[in-house]
Amino acid sequence: MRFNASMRRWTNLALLLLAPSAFLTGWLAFSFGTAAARWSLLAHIVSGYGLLLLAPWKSVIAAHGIRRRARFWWASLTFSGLVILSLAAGILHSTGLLRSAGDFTAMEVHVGAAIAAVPFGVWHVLARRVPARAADLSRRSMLRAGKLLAGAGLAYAASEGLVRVAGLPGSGRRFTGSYEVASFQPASMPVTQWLFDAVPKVDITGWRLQVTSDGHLREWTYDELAAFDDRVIATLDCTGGFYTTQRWTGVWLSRLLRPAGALSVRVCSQTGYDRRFSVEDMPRILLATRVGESPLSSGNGFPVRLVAAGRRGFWWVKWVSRIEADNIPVFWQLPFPVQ
Ligand code: HEM
Ligand code: HEM
Ligand SMILES: Nc1nc2c(c(=O)[nH]1)N[C@H]1C(S)=C(S)[C@@H](COP(=O)(O)O)O[C@H]1N2
Ligand SMILES: [Mo]
Repeated sequence: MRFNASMRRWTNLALLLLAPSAFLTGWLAFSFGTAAARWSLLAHIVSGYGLLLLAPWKSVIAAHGIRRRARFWWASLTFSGLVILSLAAGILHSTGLLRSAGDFTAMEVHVGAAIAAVPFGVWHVLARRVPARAADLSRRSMLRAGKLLAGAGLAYAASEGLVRVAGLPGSGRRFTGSYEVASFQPASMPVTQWLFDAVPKVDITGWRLQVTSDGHLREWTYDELAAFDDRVIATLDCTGGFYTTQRWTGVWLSRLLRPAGALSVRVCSQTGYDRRFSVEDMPRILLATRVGESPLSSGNGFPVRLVAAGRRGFWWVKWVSRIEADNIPVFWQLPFPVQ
Protein backbone atom coordinates (compact mmCIF):
# COMPACT_ATOMS: atom_id res chain seq x y z
CA MET A 1 0.00 0.00 0.00
CA ARG A 2 1.40 3.43 -0.95
CA PHE A 3 1.38 6.04 1.77
CA ASN A 4 -0.34 8.75 -0.25
CA ALA A 5 -2.28 11.82 0.82
CA SER A 6 -5.53 9.92 1.29
CA MET A 7 -3.80 7.39 3.53
CA ARG A 8 -2.32 10.25 5.59
CA ARG A 9 -5.76 11.78 6.05
CA TRP A 10 -7.15 8.42 6.99
CA THR A 11 -4.40 7.83 9.56
CA ASN A 12 -4.95 11.21 11.23
CA LEU A 13 -8.73 10.74 11.28
CA ALA A 14 -8.36 7.26 12.77
CA LEU A 15 -6.19 8.81 15.52
CA LEU A 16 -8.87 11.45 15.98
CA LEU A 17 -11.38 8.70 16.80
CA LEU A 18 -9.10 6.36 18.74
CA ALA A 19 -7.35 8.77 21.14
CA PRO A 20 -10.56 10.27 22.61
CA SER A 21 -12.09 6.78 22.66
CA ALA A 22 -9.15 5.47 24.72
CA PHE A 23 -9.40 8.43 27.08
CA LEU A 24 -13.15 8.20 27.62
CA THR A 25 -13.35 4.41 27.95
CA GLY A 26 -10.57 4.60 30.57
CA TRP A 27 -12.74 6.86 32.72
CA LEU A 28 -15.77 4.73 31.95
CA ALA A 29 -13.91 1.69 33.33
CA PHE A 30 -13.05 3.68 36.47
CA SER A 31 -16.69 4.44 37.08
CA PHE A 32 -17.63 0.75 37.41
CA GLY A 33 -16.77 -1.85 40.03
CA THR A 34 -18.78 -4.51 38.21
CA ALA A 35 -18.45 -6.53 35.00
CA ALA A 36 -19.22 -3.36 33.02
CA ALA A 37 -15.63 -2.37 33.78
CA ARG A 38 -14.44 -5.36 31.71
CA TRP A 39 -16.42 -4.24 28.64
CA SER A 40 -15.17 -0.68 28.98
CA LEU A 41 -11.62 -1.99 29.24
CA LEU A 42 -12.08 -4.17 26.17
CA ALA A 43 -13.01 -1.07 24.15
CA HIS A 44 -10.24 0.81 25.94
CA ILE A 45 -7.47 -1.61 25.15
CA VAL A 46 -8.58 -2.12 21.54
CA SER A 47 -8.44 1.69 21.14
CA GLY A 48 -5.01 1.74 22.78
CA TYR A 49 -3.58 -1.02 20.59
CA GLY A 50 -5.19 0.64 17.56
CA LEU A 51 -3.16 3.78 18.32
CA LEU A 52 -0.06 1.66 18.69
CA LEU A 53 -0.61 -0.04 15.32
CA LEU A 54 -0.92 3.35 13.64
CA ALA A 55 2.43 4.48 15.04
CA PRO A 56 4.52 3.48 11.98
CA TRP A 57 2.23 5.46 9.63
CA LYS A 58 1.91 8.39 12.00
CA SER A 59 5.70 8.54 12.31
CA VAL A 60 5.93 9.23 8.57
CA ILE A 61 3.41 12.07 8.90
CA ALA A 62 5.13 13.44 11.98
CA ALA A 63 8.59 13.27 10.38
CA HIS A 64 7.30 15.50 7.58
CA GLY A 65 5.90 18.07 10.05
CA ILE A 66 9.11 18.05 12.05
CA ARG A 67 11.32 18.38 8.97
CA ARG A 68 9.45 21.45 7.77
CA ARG A 69 9.51 22.86 11.35
CA ALA A 70 5.77 23.50 11.46
CA ARG A 71 4.83 26.24 13.95
CA PHE A 72 5.00 24.83 17.50
CA TRP A 73 6.19 21.48 16.18
CA TRP A 74 7.77 20.88 19.60
CA ALA A 75 4.35 21.04 21.24
CA SER A 76 3.28 18.14 19.00
CA LEU A 77 6.42 16.33 20.07
CA THR A 78 5.56 16.88 23.76
CA PHE A 79 2.11 15.51 22.96
CA SER A 80 3.67 12.40 21.38
CA GLY A 81 5.92 11.97 24.41
CA LEU A 82 2.95 12.02 26.79
CA VAL A 83 0.91 9.61 24.67
CA ILE A 84 3.87 7.22 24.41
CA LEU A 85 4.48 7.47 28.18
CA SER A 86 0.81 6.69 28.84
CA LEU A 87 0.82 3.73 26.44
CA ALA A 88 4.04 2.36 27.91
CA ALA A 89 2.85 2.71 31.51
CA GLY A 90 -0.49 1.06 30.58
CA ILE A 91 1.29 -1.92 29.07
CA LEU A 92 3.73 -2.15 32.00
CA HIS A 93 0.78 -2.16 34.38
CA SER A 94 -1.26 -4.71 32.46
CA THR A 95 1.60 -7.14 31.94
CA GLY A 96 2.88 -6.54 35.46
CA LEU A 97 6.43 -6.00 34.18
CA LEU A 98 6.68 -2.79 36.21
CA ARG A 99 3.87 -1.92 38.57
CA SER A 100 5.37 1.09 40.31
CA ALA A 101 8.32 3.45 40.14
CA GLY A 102 9.17 5.71 43.07
CA ASP A 103 6.01 7.06 44.65
CA PHE A 104 3.83 6.32 41.64
CA THR A 105 2.10 3.21 40.44
CA ALA A 106 2.24 2.45 36.71
CA MET A 107 -1.54 3.05 36.63
CA GLU A 108 -1.13 6.52 38.15
CA VAL A 109 1.53 7.39 35.55
CA HIS A 110 -0.72 5.93 32.84
CA VAL A 111 -3.68 8.13 33.78
CA GLY A 112 -1.56 11.17 34.74
CA ALA A 113 0.24 11.24 31.38
CA ALA A 114 -3.09 10.81 29.56
CA ILE A 115 -4.62 13.78 31.43
CA ALA A 116 -1.55 15.91 30.75
CA ALA A 117 -1.80 15.01 27.05
CA VAL A 118 -5.37 16.33 26.68
CA PRO A 119 -4.64 20.08 26.27
CA PHE A 120 -1.82 19.29 23.82
CA GLY A 121 -4.10 16.96 21.90
CA VAL A 122 -6.89 19.53 21.63
CA TRP A 123 -4.38 22.13 20.43
CA HIS A 124 -2.84 19.67 17.97
CA VAL A 125 -6.06 18.87 16.13
CA LEU A 126 -7.04 22.54 16.01
CA ALA A 127 -3.61 23.64 14.77
CA ARG A 128 -3.13 20.78 12.28
CA ARG A 129 -6.69 20.73 11.07
CA VAL A 130 -7.86 17.96 8.74
CA PRO A 131 -11.31 19.03 7.43
CA ALA A 132 -13.74 16.15 6.97
CA ARG A 133 -14.73 15.07 3.45
CA ALA A 134 -17.40 12.74 2.10
CA ALA A 135 -14.65 10.35 0.95
CA ASP A 136 -13.71 9.79 4.60
CA LEU A 137 -16.76 7.55 4.85
CA SER A 138 -15.99 5.61 1.68
CA ARG A 139 -16.17 1.84 1.57
CA ARG A 140 -12.42 1.78 1.36
CA SER A 141 -11.77 3.79 4.52
CA MET A 142 -14.37 1.73 6.38
CA LEU A 143 -12.61 -1.45 5.30
CA ARG A 144 -9.32 -0.04 6.53
CA ALA A 145 -10.93 0.87 9.84
CA GLY A 146 -12.29 -2.65 10.15
CA LYS A 147 -8.86 -4.13 9.49
CA LEU A 148 -7.29 -1.81 12.03
CA LEU A 149 -9.78 -2.78 14.74
CA ALA A 150 -9.34 -6.47 13.95
CA GLY A 151 -5.57 -6.02 14.15
CA ALA A 152 -5.92 -4.21 17.48
CA GLY A 153 -8.11 -7.00 18.81
CA LEU A 154 -5.55 -9.58 17.73
CA ALA A 155 -2.71 -7.59 19.28
CA TYR A 156 -4.65 -7.48 22.55
CA ALA A 157 -5.35 -11.22 22.44
CA ALA A 158 -1.70 -11.90 21.65
CA SER A 159 -0.44 -9.77 24.56
CA GLU A 160 -2.91 -11.38 26.99
CA GLY A 161 -1.86 -14.81 25.72
CA LEU A 162 1.80 -13.92 26.17
CA VAL A 163 1.17 -12.66 29.72
CA ARG A 164 -0.42 -16.02 30.56
CA VAL A 165 2.08 -18.28 28.78
CA ALA A 166 5.04 -16.42 30.26
CA GLY A 167 3.33 -16.43 33.67
CA LEU A 168 3.77 -12.66 34.05
CA PRO A 169 2.20 -11.06 37.15
CA GLY A 170 -0.47 -9.55 34.88
CA SER A 171 -2.15 -12.94 34.63
CA GLY A 172 -3.46 -12.42 38.19
CA ARG A 173 -5.31 -9.17 37.44
CA ARG A 174 -8.93 -8.69 38.40
CA PHE A 175 -11.48 -7.74 35.67
CA THR A 176 -10.79 -4.08 36.47
CA GLY A 177 -7.08 -4.60 35.75
CA SER A 178 -6.17 -4.30 39.48
CA TYR A 179 -3.69 -6.48 41.39
CA GLU A 180 -4.46 -8.19 44.70
CA VAL A 181 -2.69 -6.83 47.79
CA ALA A 182 -2.99 -8.03 51.42
CA SER A 183 -6.42 -9.68 51.17
CA PHE A 184 -7.57 -10.90 54.62
CA GLN A 185 -4.46 -9.27 56.09
CA PRO A 186 -5.91 -5.95 57.22
CA ALA A 187 -2.70 -4.96 59.02
CA SER A 188 -0.88 -4.84 55.66
CA MET A 189 -3.67 -3.08 53.74
CA PRO A 190 -2.45 -0.17 51.62
CA VAL A 191 -3.33 3.38 52.63
CA THR A 192 -4.12 5.65 49.73
CA GLN A 193 -6.07 8.82 48.92
CA TRP A 194 -7.87 9.89 45.77
CA LEU A 195 -5.80 13.06 45.25
CA PHE A 196 -4.84 15.52 47.99
CA ASP A 197 -6.49 14.33 51.21
CA ALA A 198 -4.30 13.81 54.30
CA VAL A 199 -4.99 11.46 57.21
CA PRO A 200 -6.77 13.61 59.85
CA LYS A 201 -6.14 13.39 63.60
CA VAL A 202 -9.31 12.23 65.36
CA ASP A 203 -9.89 12.61 69.10
CA ILE A 204 -12.44 9.90 69.79
CA THR A 205 -13.63 11.26 73.16
CA GLY A 206 -15.52 14.22 71.72
CA TRP A 207 -16.21 12.53 68.36
CA ARG A 208 -19.80 12.22 67.09
CA LEU A 209 -21.26 11.02 63.81
CA GLN A 210 -24.01 13.42 62.72
CA VAL A 211 -26.86 11.83 60.81
CA THR A 212 -29.56 14.09 59.39
CA SER A 213 -32.70 12.54 57.94
CA ASP A 214 -36.12 14.12 57.30
CA GLY A 215 -34.89 17.28 59.03
CA HIS A 216 -34.01 15.40 62.20
CA LEU A 217 -30.44 15.27 63.57
CA ARG A 218 -29.20 12.22 65.49
CA GLU A 219 -25.68 12.07 66.92
CA TRP A 220 -23.90 8.73 67.40
CA THR A 221 -20.88 8.06 69.59
CA TYR A 222 -18.17 5.66 68.46
CA ASP A 223 -19.18 3.08 71.09
CA GLU A 224 -22.79 3.16 69.94
CA LEU A 225 -21.71 2.49 66.35
CA ALA A 226 -19.18 -0.16 67.38
CA ALA A 227 -22.00 -2.08 69.12
CA PHE A 228 -23.50 -3.04 65.73
CA ASP A 229 -22.32 -6.31 64.24
CA ASP A 230 -23.35 -6.25 60.56
CA ARG A 231 -20.79 -8.10 58.44
CA VAL A 232 -19.75 -8.24 54.82
CA ILE A 233 -16.79 -9.58 52.87
CA ALA A 234 -16.06 -6.93 50.26
CA THR A 235 -13.32 -5.92 47.84
CA LEU A 236 -11.85 -2.43 47.87
CA ASP A 237 -10.66 -1.87 44.28
CA CYS A 238 -8.60 1.32 43.95
CA THR A 239 -8.29 2.99 40.56
CA GLY A 240 -4.58 3.27 41.39
CA GLY A 241 -4.39 -0.40 40.36
CA PHE A 242 -4.70 -2.60 43.48
CA TYR A 243 -7.53 -4.44 45.21
CA THR A 244 -7.86 -5.96 48.65
CA THR A 245 -10.64 -8.22 49.96
CA GLN A 246 -11.43 -7.99 53.69
CA ARG A 247 -14.00 -8.97 56.31
CA TRP A 248 -15.67 -5.74 57.36
CA THR A 249 -17.86 -5.18 60.41
CA GLY A 250 -20.09 -2.20 61.18
CA VAL A 251 -23.62 -1.05 60.53
CA TRP A 252 -25.73 -0.96 57.35
CA LEU A 253 -26.58 2.66 56.54
CA SER A 254 -30.28 1.70 56.38
CA ARG A 255 -30.16 1.17 60.15
CA LEU A 256 -28.93 4.72 60.74
CA LEU A 257 -31.35 6.52 58.45
CA ARG A 258 -34.56 5.71 56.56
CA PRO A 259 -35.44 8.99 54.92
CA ALA A 260 -39.07 9.11 53.80
CA GLY A 261 -38.92 11.92 51.28
CA ALA A 262 -35.26 12.25 50.31
CA LEU A 263 -33.80 11.73 46.83
CA SER A 264 -30.26 10.92 47.93
CA VAL A 265 -27.84 10.66 50.82
CA ARG A 266 -24.60 12.59 51.09
CA VAL A 267 -21.78 10.98 53.06
CA CYS A 268 -19.10 13.46 54.17
CA SER A 269 -15.63 12.90 55.48
CA GLN A 270 -14.18 15.05 58.20
CA THR A 271 -11.72 16.21 55.50
CA GLY A 272 -14.51 17.57 53.27
CA TYR A 273 -14.30 14.67 50.79
CA ASP A 274 -17.83 13.47 49.99
CA ARG A 275 -19.92 11.17 47.80
CA ARG A 276 -23.64 10.96 47.21
CA PHE A 277 -25.65 7.70 47.12
CA SER A 278 -29.20 6.78 46.24
CA VAL A 279 -31.54 6.01 49.13
CA GLU A 280 -32.19 2.52 47.69
CA ASP A 281 -28.51 1.65 48.18
CA MET A 282 -28.58 2.24 51.97
CA PRO A 283 -29.22 -1.45 52.89
CA ARG A 284 -26.09 -2.53 50.97
CA ILE A 285 -23.60 0.10 52.13
CA LEU A 286 -21.82 -0.56 55.39
CA LEU A 287 -20.47 2.05 57.75
CA ALA A 288 -17.51 0.03 59.00
CA THR A 289 -15.97 0.30 62.46
CA ARG A 290 -13.76 -2.77 62.06
CA VAL A 291 -11.75 -4.69 59.49
CA GLY A 292 -10.76 -8.24 60.33
CA GLU A 293 -11.68 -8.15 64.00
CA SER A 294 -9.80 -4.92 64.78
CA PRO A 295 -10.72 -1.24 64.73
CA LEU A 296 -9.73 0.62 61.57
CA SER A 297 -6.24 2.14 61.43
CA SER A 298 -6.10 5.96 61.05
CA GLY A 299 -4.94 5.62 57.47
CA ASN A 300 -7.74 3.20 56.61
CA GLY A 301 -10.47 5.51 57.95
CA PHE A 302 -10.63 5.45 61.77
CA PRO A 303 -13.09 5.86 63.39
CA VAL A 304 -15.59 4.90 60.63
CA ARG A 305 -15.51 4.48 56.85
CA LEU A 306 -17.83 3.32 54.09
CA VAL A 307 -17.68 -0.14 52.57
CA ALA A 308 -19.52 0.08 49.26
CA ALA A 309 -19.24 -3.40 47.72
CA GLY A 310 -19.29 -3.37 43.92
CA ARG A 311 -18.13 0.24 43.68
CA ARG A 312 -14.59 1.47 43.04
CA GLY A 313 -12.48 2.63 45.99
CA PHE A 314 -13.20 6.34 45.62
CA TRP A 315 -16.77 5.69 46.85
CA TRP A 316 -15.49 4.19 50.12
CA VAL A 317 -15.41 7.50 52.05
CA LYS A 318 -12.99 7.39 55.00
CA TRP A 319 -13.23 9.33 58.29
CA VAL A 320 -16.99 9.75 57.86
CA SER A 321 -18.29 12.50 60.16
CA ARG A 322 -21.63 13.50 58.63
CA ILE A 323 -24.43 11.75 56.72
CA GLU A 324 -27.38 13.72 55.43
CA ALA A 325 -30.42 12.85 53.36
CA ASP A 326 -31.69 15.64 51.11
CA ASN A 327 -33.58 16.38 47.93
CA ILE A 328 -30.67 16.67 45.53
CA PRO A 329 -30.75 13.95 42.85
CA VAL A 330 -27.94 11.40 43.09
CA PHE A 331 -26.57 12.28 39.64
CA TRP A 332 -26.01 15.86 40.81
CA GLN A 333 -22.35 15.30 41.67
CA LEU A 334 -19.13 15.15 39.69
CA PRO A 335 -18.49 11.61 38.37
CA PHE A 336 -15.17 11.62 40.25
CA PRO A 337 -14.05 13.47 43.39
CA VAL A 338 -11.80 16.50 42.97
CA GLN A 339 -9.91 16.47 46.25
C1 HEM B 1 -2.03 10.20 19.26
C2 HEM B 1 -2.28 11.22 18.52
C3 HEM B 1 -1.28 12.09 17.76
C4 HEM B 1 0.07 12.30 17.93
C5 HEM B 1 0.95 11.69 19.01
C6 HEM B 1 0.49 13.24 16.91
C7 HEM B 1 1.80 13.72 16.72
C8 HEM B 1 2.23 14.54 15.69
C9 HEM B 1 3.56 15.04 15.50
C10 HEM B 1 4.71 14.79 16.46
C11 HEM B 1 3.58 15.79 14.37
C12 HEM B 1 4.79 16.53 13.76
C13 HEM B 1 4.99 17.90 14.36
C14 HEM B 1 4.02 18.92 13.87
O1 HEM B 1 3.73 18.99 12.67
O2 HEM B 1 3.51 19.67 14.71
C15 HEM B 1 2.24 15.76 13.81
C16 HEM B 1 1.85 16.39 12.64
C17 HEM B 1 0.57 16.43 12.19
N1 HEM B 1 -0.55 15.88 12.77
FE1 HEM B 1 -0.56 14.74 14.43
N2 HEM B 1 -0.58 13.59 16.14
C18 HEM B 1 -1.68 12.90 16.63
C19 HEM B 1 -2.97 12.98 16.16
C20 HEM B 1 -3.38 13.78 15.13
C21 HEM B 1 -4.75 13.98 14.73
C22 HEM B 1 -5.95 13.38 15.47
C23 HEM B 1 -4.74 14.80 13.64
C24 HEM B 1 -5.87 15.36 12.85
C25 HEM B 1 -7.09 14.92 12.84
C26 HEM B 1 -3.37 15.09 13.34
C27 HEM B 1 -2.95 15.85 12.26
C28 HEM B 1 -1.63 16.17 12.00
C29 HEM B 1 -1.21 16.95 10.84
C30 HEM B 1 -2.11 17.46 9.73
C31 HEM B 1 0.18 17.11 10.96
C32 HEM B 1 1.07 17.92 10.04
C33 HEM B 1 1.89 17.04 9.15
C34 HEM B 1 2.70 17.88 8.13
O3 HEM B 1 3.09 18.99 8.43
O4 HEM B 1 2.92 17.35 7.06
N3 HEM B 1 -2.55 14.47 14.26
N4 HEM B 1 1.44 14.99 14.65
C1 HEM C 1 -4.67 8.42 25.47
C2 HEM C 1 -5.14 7.82 26.50
C3 HEM C 1 -4.96 6.35 26.81
C4 HEM C 1 -4.44 5.32 26.06
C5 HEM C 1 -3.87 5.38 24.67
C6 HEM C 1 -4.54 4.11 26.84
C7 HEM C 1 -4.10 2.86 26.45
C8 HEM C 1 -3.98 1.75 27.29
C9 HEM C 1 -3.24 0.55 27.00
C10 HEM C 1 -2.47 0.27 25.71
C11 HEM C 1 -3.35 -0.27 28.08
C12 HEM C 1 -2.69 -1.63 28.28
C13 HEM C 1 -3.53 -2.72 27.73
C14 HEM C 1 -2.86 -4.05 27.79
O1 HEM C 1 -1.63 -4.13 27.60
O2 HEM C 1 -3.56 -5.03 28.03
C15 HEM C 1 -4.19 0.40 29.05
C16 HEM C 1 -4.59 -0.12 30.26
C17 HEM C 1 -5.44 0.53 31.15
N1 HEM C 1 -5.89 1.82 31.06
FE1 HEM C 1 -5.51 3.11 29.58
N2 HEM C 1 -5.11 4.43 28.05
C18 HEM C 1 -5.37 5.79 28.07
C19 HEM C 1 -5.96 6.50 29.10
C20 HEM C 1 -6.51 5.94 30.22
C21 HEM C 1 -7.30 6.66 31.20
C22 HEM C 1 -7.59 8.16 31.15
C23 HEM C 1 -7.70 5.73 32.13
C24 HEM C 1 -8.54 5.91 33.37
C25 HEM C 1 -9.11 7.00 33.73
C26 HEM C 1 -7.16 4.45 31.76
C27 HEM C 1 -7.34 3.26 32.44
C28 HEM C 1 -6.72 2.07 32.14
C29 HEM C 1 -6.82 0.86 32.94
C30 HEM C 1 -7.66 0.68 34.21
C31 HEM C 1 -6.01 -0.11 32.33
C32 HEM C 1 -5.74 -1.51 32.85
C33 HEM C 1 -6.46 -2.50 32.03
C34 HEM C 1 -6.05 -3.90 32.34
O3 HEM C 1 -5.05 -4.09 33.05
O4 HEM C 1 -6.73 -4.82 31.88
N3 HEM C 1 -6.44 4.61 30.60
N4 HEM C 1 -4.56 1.64 28.55
N1 LIG D 1 -11.90 11.08 52.95
C1 LIG D 1 -11.40 10.33 51.94
N2 LIG D 1 -11.86 9.10 51.74
C2 LIG D 1 -11.35 8.32 50.75
C3 LIG D 1 -10.33 8.82 49.89
C4 LIG D 1 -9.88 10.15 50.11
O1 LIG D 1 -8.98 10.67 49.42
N3 LIG D 1 -10.42 10.88 51.15
N4 LIG D 1 -9.84 8.04 48.88
C5 LIG D 1 -10.71 6.95 48.41
C6 LIG D 1 -9.98 6.03 47.55
S1 LIG D 1 -9.59 6.59 46.01
C7 LIG D 1 -9.68 4.74 47.93
S2 LIG D 1 -9.02 3.63 46.84
C8 LIG D 1 -9.90 4.29 49.31
C9 LIG D 1 -8.59 3.78 49.87
O2 LIG D 1 -8.78 3.19 51.12
P1 LIG D 1 -7.56 2.68 51.99
O3 LIG D 1 -6.62 3.83 52.21
O4 LIG D 1 -8.17 2.15 53.22
O5 LIG D 1 -6.87 1.59 51.18
O6 LIG D 1 -10.39 5.31 50.15
C10 LIG D 1 -11.36 6.17 49.55
N5 LIG D 1 -11.84 7.08 50.58
MO1 LIG E 1 -8.34 4.89 44.96
